[in-house]
Amino acid sequence: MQTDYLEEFELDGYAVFRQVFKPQEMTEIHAATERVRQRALAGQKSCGNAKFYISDGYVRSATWCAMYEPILAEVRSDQRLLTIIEPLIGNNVRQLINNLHWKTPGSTHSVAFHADRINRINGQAQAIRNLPQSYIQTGLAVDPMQADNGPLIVIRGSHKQIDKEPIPTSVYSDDVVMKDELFDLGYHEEDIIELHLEPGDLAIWGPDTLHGSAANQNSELDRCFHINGYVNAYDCFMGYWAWIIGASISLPPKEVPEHVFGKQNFEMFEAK
Ligand SMILES: O=C(O)CCC(=O)C(=O)O
Repeated sequence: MQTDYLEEFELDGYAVFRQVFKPQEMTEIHAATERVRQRALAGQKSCGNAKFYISDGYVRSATWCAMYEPILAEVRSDQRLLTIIEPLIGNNVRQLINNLHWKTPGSTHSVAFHADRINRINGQAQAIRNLPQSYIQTGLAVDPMQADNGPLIVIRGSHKQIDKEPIPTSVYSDDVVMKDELFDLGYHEEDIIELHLEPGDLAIWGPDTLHGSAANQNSELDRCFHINGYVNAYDCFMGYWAWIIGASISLPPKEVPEHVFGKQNFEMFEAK
């Protein structure tokens, strides 16, 4: 098992793995993400945890996209992902996040600097313990991520300084991502790391690592990022199973109720 990144992850709060998925696989994954986007644009209704978010005519995100596409369902419990996260959170793993995030050329969507803890404690606090040690977010580059198309920006070492955290009013803001705010908090330019990724590269970060991303300024290049967030099952009693003793666990159909975040109600699971 590869463990050489553990020291870097502990120190920096994030790590990058190159070419976890091969180009041929990424071609198929890209096609699947595009089909999900077309479903959203065609007006497919949300069902249970599977939801589309459209703003200004652009599909911004699809949650539990794996419910719609078998290849995305395979990605979420792929053994290569487990190999990376197992040394951190073990091999009995539940999943709380399964998203596609697009930044389509022409859209103004950006993501304010935040730590994912804000999303986990929003209604999930009772269900999770030991958050800094039990939760890992992963992001697979579906499109290239480069300087001008809104790459993920991580703040190196911020997970050790949780008192120095901007509190965004809205994580999914359309505001320009404000680095000044980070400078005011005492971070330096060299701590602000843009992740430039090729399709198939994977980033991981912890729940206390500050991150965000600016809008896509490239007029042609899309930016689809595939987020999967996992939790050690010994520390969380919500979420879809991803692996049990290292064996991949398939998703149930999307109509089957499973609690993954705080503000859920019975209506969510009415099949539509
Ligand atoms: O899509 C992005 O750029 C940001 C993703 C993110 O902030 C998250 O998954 O927590």
